[in-house]
Amino acid sequence: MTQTRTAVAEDPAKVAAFEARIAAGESIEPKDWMPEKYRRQLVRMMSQHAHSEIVGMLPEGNWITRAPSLRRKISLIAKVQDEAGHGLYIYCGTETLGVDRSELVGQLLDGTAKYSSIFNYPTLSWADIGVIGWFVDGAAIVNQTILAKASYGPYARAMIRVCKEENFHKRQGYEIVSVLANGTPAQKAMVQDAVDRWWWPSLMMFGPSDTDSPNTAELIRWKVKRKTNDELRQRFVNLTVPQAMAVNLTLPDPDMRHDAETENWEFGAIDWDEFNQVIRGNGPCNKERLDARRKAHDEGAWVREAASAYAAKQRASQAAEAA
Ligand code: FAQ
Repeated sequence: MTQTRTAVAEDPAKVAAFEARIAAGESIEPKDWMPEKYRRQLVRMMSQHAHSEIVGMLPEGNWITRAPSLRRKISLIAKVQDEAGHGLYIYCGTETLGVDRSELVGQLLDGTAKYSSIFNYPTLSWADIGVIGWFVDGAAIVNQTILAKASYGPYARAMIRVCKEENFHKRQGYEIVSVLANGTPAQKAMVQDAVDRWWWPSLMMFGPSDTDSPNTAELIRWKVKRKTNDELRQRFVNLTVPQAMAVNLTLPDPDMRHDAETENWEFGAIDWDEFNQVIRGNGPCNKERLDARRKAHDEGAWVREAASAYAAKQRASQAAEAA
């Protein structure tokens, strides 16, 4: 089924009933009537999210063979597998909106779909694995805990499960960070360097500032988003600053200061030019990431063919039994 449907005038009574359900805090389920724009917004957001989970395996997968101990290797393999599960789970959720997964994957592979900017940065040292768990999974939890209250039932339910696993990921990351931060001077320097490189890209994960976010107003009105990009970014900063202090690491922002009145940690200016370059495909690793996904997709063709052949065989034998 194709994602682009012909725009038809929608029955105002149906639209009004839908808006009333949203206002009453009801959950919208796959078989319920929904405006086409609501459906398209969800397909956009959920497919980008699923792609992010899948591409997000690559930076960390890069360190599985070089994890410093068996224990670290086991937990990293488990984390990367969890991200694959999240991706597949969210693709399934997206399919409840009448799109085909192969169409969405095709958009990722041909470079027309977006995925999170954060995964276009390289993992240069083992400390990056700790900092990704701490910052990137930490940011994902802040964002997704709120999405667990999204008005679309399958997405909200997926987020509840995903967040439980992300919590473990964040803890394994912060534990790696705290061990390195309390280690030798070289280990401390390595983890500080990782913090310096990942801090600003992590803040960009929350998307453009509210004034430059074309989708936020509509998504808030439909209760898909419950908080704006800037609100969630600020929450992440407020949670993370004390965690950095606890392990004596410095966040690379000379303008950061605590505002006693709002109780917020005010932060400096984000480099939106860098963000825009990355989401347009010009980040440090965009090409490498898509090349890796295309290679994996091509090498997995035989599995998809075998599964389709088996499904066809099953259908044929069921039809023969029924005849
Ligand atoms: N990267 O109008 P808005 C994870 C795009 S999962 C790339 O503000 P919206 C787990 C945006 O799509 C991380 N593109 O958009 C993990 C839109 O483009 P479009 C992913 C971005 O939807 C951890 C345009 O800019 N999480 O990390 C980004 O209202 C560790 C205008 O933006 C999700 O996807 C960006 N950072 O708000 C895995 C959560 N930000 O489509 C492995 C679900 C914005 O109009 C290891 N998504 N854009 O062409 C969301 O919450 C929202 O979609 C936002 C963006 C907040 C990402």
